[in-house]
Amino acid sequence: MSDTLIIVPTYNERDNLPALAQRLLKLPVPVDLLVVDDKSPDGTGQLADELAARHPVIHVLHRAGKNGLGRAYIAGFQWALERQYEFIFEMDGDFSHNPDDIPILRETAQNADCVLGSRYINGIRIINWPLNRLMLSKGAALYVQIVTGMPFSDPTGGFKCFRRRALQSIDLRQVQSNGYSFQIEMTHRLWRQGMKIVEVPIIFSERFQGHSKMSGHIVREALFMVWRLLLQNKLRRRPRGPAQKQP
Ligand SMILES: Nc1nc2c(ncn2[C@@H]2O[C@H](COP(=O)(O)OP(=O)(O)OP(=O)(O)O)[C@@H](O)[C@H]2O)c(=O)[nH]1
Ligand SMILES: [Mg+2]
Repeated sequence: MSDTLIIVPTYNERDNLPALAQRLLKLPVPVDLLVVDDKSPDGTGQLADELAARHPVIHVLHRAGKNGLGRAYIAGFQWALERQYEFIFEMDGDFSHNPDDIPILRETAQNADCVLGSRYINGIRIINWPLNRLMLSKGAALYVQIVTGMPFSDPTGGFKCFRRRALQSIDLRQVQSNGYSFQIEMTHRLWRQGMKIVEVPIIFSERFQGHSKMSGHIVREALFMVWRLLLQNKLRRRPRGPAQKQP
């Protein structure tokens, strides 16, 4: 067993999963893969089982039905914490995130509680997005910074590495959001208790196969969630104090 787990939530990613698994198996740092599938109608879950039968480092969590990205990740985090993983990643299953960035995120996480892959630090690195999608994402980032005070350039990004102690410091059952706001909420819960969060530049590519699950509902959820986070932090736009848990 590796000390590094890559959690990939999947819903209809049959065209992407085998190639993604191959790339993960070939990384210079050995990693385990956990696929969290929400009963994909296209058979991604079964495909994942076949991969797991061939490769002992691949694991699969099957969930009863489509219940959103946030729920899938929470289940994945709980699975990871029941085992001895130290570096626990979130990564999309559509190749928007480049597996080759995993070593640098992991390396950076040696001295952090959480590392965020950022599309926007020192410039904009997104391949194949229409301008309106980019403006929505950049606008959301600014909105999150202004409302919550969280200083990160890409708070809605989904390529992250958590240290075990970071996930242990959160009551995962209380995490409510599911879409982009899930990313914002997880980071805010760490940041407000003074955990060390570092951003690392990544290049993000729009998926070239399969379908986006992005929706208006996801955007509205995020609009409201940031205000709730501000209230949870007692209207403070800064962390509470130094980290309680040391490495
Ligand atoms: N298990 C599970 N996975 C999901 C769910 N919704 C999305 N995913 C997966 O989460 C990852 C990111 O989802 P995407 O559809 O790419 O959503 P997005 O990245 O917000 O939007 P696009 O990049 O525009 O497609 C992909 O691997 C999806 O298959 C869900 O309800 N359950
Ligand atoms: Mg995507």
